[in-house]
Amino acid sequence: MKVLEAKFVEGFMRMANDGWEQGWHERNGGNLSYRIKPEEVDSVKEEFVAGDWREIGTEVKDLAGEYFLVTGSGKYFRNVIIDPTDSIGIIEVDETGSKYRIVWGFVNGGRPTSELPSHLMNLEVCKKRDAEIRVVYHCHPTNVIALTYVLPLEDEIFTREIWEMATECPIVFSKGIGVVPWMVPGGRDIAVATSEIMATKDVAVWAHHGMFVCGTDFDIAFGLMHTVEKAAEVLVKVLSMTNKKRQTIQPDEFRALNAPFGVQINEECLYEKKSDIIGER
Ligand code: 2HA
Ligand code: ZN
Repeated sequence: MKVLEAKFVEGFMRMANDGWEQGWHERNGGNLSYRIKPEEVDSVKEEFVAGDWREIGTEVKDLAGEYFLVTGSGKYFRNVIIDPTDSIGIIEVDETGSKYRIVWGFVNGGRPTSELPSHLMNLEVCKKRDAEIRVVYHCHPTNVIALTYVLPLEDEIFTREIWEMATECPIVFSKGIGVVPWMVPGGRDIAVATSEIMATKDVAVWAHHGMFVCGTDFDIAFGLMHTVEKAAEVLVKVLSMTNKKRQTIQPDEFRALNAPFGVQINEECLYEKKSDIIGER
């Protein structure tokens, strides 16, 4: 089968375009990666042509020998569906987990996303806790970014304020959100900070920059991003009217969701509030 005919490639490109249409990918903002299943690799590998090995910039031993579909560095999400072989590519990680080579795509001399260390380290820690997690997605969603200027950059408070904006939130991301303070993007340090969050949670916010999510498939990962950003939009609207809530969802009401929805909502975020001012504990 041709790479561009494979279902996982179609799903990847659709997700990239959906993100573009949401307004989450100005210019070359954002990046997407998918850890390809062995049978999917087999179905398309006749088209692979291996390039030279290059340094990843970090080590991902538990991903040794695996293949990834990734967006390209400096490439625009809005171009993925019209020029996929330029915008996206498949890479193989070597047996040491420290090098990669391009085997398909990036036809005009492109290379994988500048956030490759973050993507691979996230995919590695996610694989350890759930081998089914295959998608890592980074974008620049407006409302979440806006909130990083006004909410404390503390995991529990950030999570709680977003959870209160939509009942589905604590069900969809019951472990909550981790927040990374402002850091230089593209390198190993921010990758380590993000992967420490992704070791237990599905959502990481990068202050004044954007958000990372993971998921078992494209629908789950995109839907998670959409859910967090939608709730963030509600919070921005509330904050634009007032800094206080007249009423909201209470800790015991969150707890009442656990049994019917089969989740275990992170208790650390269900602290008793002493203040009705948004962002205060
Ligand atoms: O430009 O979003 O974080 C791609 C990015 C870097
Ligand atoms: Zn970014």
